[in-house]
Amino acid sequence: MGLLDNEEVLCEVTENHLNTGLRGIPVGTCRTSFVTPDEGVHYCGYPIRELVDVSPEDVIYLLFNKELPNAEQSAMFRENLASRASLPEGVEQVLSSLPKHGHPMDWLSIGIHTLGMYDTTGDWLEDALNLIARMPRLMGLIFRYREGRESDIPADDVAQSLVERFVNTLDLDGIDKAKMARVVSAYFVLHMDHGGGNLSTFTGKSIASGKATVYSAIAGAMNALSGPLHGRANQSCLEFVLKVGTSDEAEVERFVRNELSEGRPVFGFGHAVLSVEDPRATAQFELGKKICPDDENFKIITALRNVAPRVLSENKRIRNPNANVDIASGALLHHVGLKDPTYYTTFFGWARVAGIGAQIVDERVVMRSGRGVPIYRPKYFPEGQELRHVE
Ligand code: AMX
Repeated sequence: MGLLDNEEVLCEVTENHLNTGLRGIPVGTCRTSFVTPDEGVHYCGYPIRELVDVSPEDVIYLLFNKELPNAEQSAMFRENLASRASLPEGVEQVLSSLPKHGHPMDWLSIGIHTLGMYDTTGDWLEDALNLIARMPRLMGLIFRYREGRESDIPADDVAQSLVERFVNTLDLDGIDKAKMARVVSAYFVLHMDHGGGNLSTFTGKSIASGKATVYSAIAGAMNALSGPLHGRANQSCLEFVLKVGTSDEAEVERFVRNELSEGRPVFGFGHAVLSVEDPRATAQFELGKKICPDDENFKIITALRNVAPRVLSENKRIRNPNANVDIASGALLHHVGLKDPTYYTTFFGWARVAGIGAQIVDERVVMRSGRGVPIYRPKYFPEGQELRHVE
């Protein structure tokens, strides 16, 4: 595999690389996805813009099998997932005992651990697929129990698609279920994977390298994702949009300039790798134009998209002033009835279970001719000691 253009590839580790969070230090290969500065994330070679309208089930198949399924393979894979989908008894009892003020990401992590305690097979692929199949129901139950809506939960219909099962379990009053499914499906596909080195994926693979279970590894990955510098940025993004409160471009510009002068980030803009607008943001703007052009939050993010890149470009330190994936997802989720931003990172986590699960399977049973990547053990040096003097 060729190394990606425009990425700094380090050949020799020096003292300057220490205590930098392993930034840019090559540590492995990833079979599921990579990110390029001009096209963003690719899943198994497909730029994400080509997968936006593919079903979540087919994209999960792609991540595990490295090719998109034909119609027959797709139908068989859906049946396979359905056969694994029922939750073990006892999960709901655990959810009913959790503190309702706890953050939904903590609920998600405990929910995944609970699934693992009831039913771990020890086979990496089996456990990853079982977890993927059970996530929609778990996600819906997390909302229901945390919000005290545990009576009259609709029966689980495993014949439905992954997203429909979530929407049905959630069963919110007065919403357009088909529209919610459309937005959640797009969100799901766009967030499934993002290379091998992001914090949650790295954490999950690292835990799995010690041969902890898939459930422990992915619960740990969710804990990593819950931080405000990582997955929780999407919660902050909608909170930011709600704070902007106007789609008048002159006022939006004043707001953006004020945030910058107060030293606060302009959420939804900038990226560590991309140099253009994230295609995942572009795709969500296109979806928003179709389903909710007059939604007030959609108008605010459209105004931000018109204003913020120009203002941010004035600061030459900002490498990419364009919209990132988080700018639009909150506004779309809010529009279809998912109004509480504290849940948003759980959608991110739900999607990542597929990518992280596939990467764990690759590292455990495929890489190094099936022997798997050894237990992670990066090197640390005694403080003050020069690198070259230490074995
Ligand atoms: N608002 C204000 N300042 C910004 C900024 C923004 N949107 N984007 C970059 N900057 C600042 C950085 O904080 C950094 O400041 P410093 O020199 O004082 O440390 C400087 O510009 C250079 O940053 P960079 O090299 O262009 O980007 P980065 O890799 O350091 O950071 C990111 C990337 C996403 C964390 C940053 O753009 C940011 O904080 N954006 C706003 C928050 C946000 O939208 N987060 C969601 C990220 C979603 C994602 O990446 N998937």
